[in-house]
Amino acid sequence: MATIFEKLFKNSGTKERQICLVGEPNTGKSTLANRFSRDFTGKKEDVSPVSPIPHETVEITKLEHFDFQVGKKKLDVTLVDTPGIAQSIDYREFMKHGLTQNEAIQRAKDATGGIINSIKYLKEVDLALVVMDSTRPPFDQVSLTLLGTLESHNTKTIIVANKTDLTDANVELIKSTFPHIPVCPISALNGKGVEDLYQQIAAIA
Ligand SMILES: Nc1nc2c(ncn2[C@@H]2O[C@H](COP(=O)(O)OP(=O)(O)O)[C@@H](O)[C@H]2O)c(=O)[nH]1
Ligand SMILES: [Mg+2]
Repeated sequence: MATIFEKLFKNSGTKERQICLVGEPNTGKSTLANRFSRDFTGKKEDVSPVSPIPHETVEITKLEHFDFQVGKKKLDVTLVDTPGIAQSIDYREFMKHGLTQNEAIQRAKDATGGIINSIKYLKEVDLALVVMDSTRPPFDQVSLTLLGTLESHNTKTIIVANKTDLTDANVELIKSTFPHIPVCPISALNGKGVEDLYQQIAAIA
């Protein structure tokens, strides 16, 4: 645990930024959070749980105060991984992933609380990375509500078009749907495009 003096000294002259990963469940937010962690802290262990089961992340997870150094730009970044924002949560879906009915209902309640916290958190961030699954059509209510909310807060936003390693990914559709927002295609899984994302963050954060 760093003392207050160490923190002050370490961060002197370095701008602090809160960067938040938001989007629908299963778009790859936690996979990307773990990549940030490996790339900037060098730690191998995951900071956020990754799972094919939707709503694995039900609490806000933070990777606090790491040196985000890209080229000449250096920021003191806290990266916030949020629970996925879903249009609706059907607890029966969790039962298909092997949870009992009671476990599934509890998971649905936890996920609902997580979504409310994610939306509240948007007010506090300096930059939002809206993570989308490029294989899904982007005309969903979640993306529209999320982008509208960020615009009303005047929050800087990058759309991260993830899962470009999959053959049915359609980044052009995302770009043409949101022509006024920067779109950065990546694969959080294999790392392709992530360096470009870091450059874009450095340029606007
Ligand atoms: N093919 C592919 N799968 C991915 C990618 N990123 C994440 N995934 C998978 O998508 C699922 C959900 O990932 P996760 O990071 O937990 O998503 P979150 O719910 O948005 O946090 C997991 O099975 C991941 O392995 C990607 O770039 N490509
Ligand atoms: Mg997650």
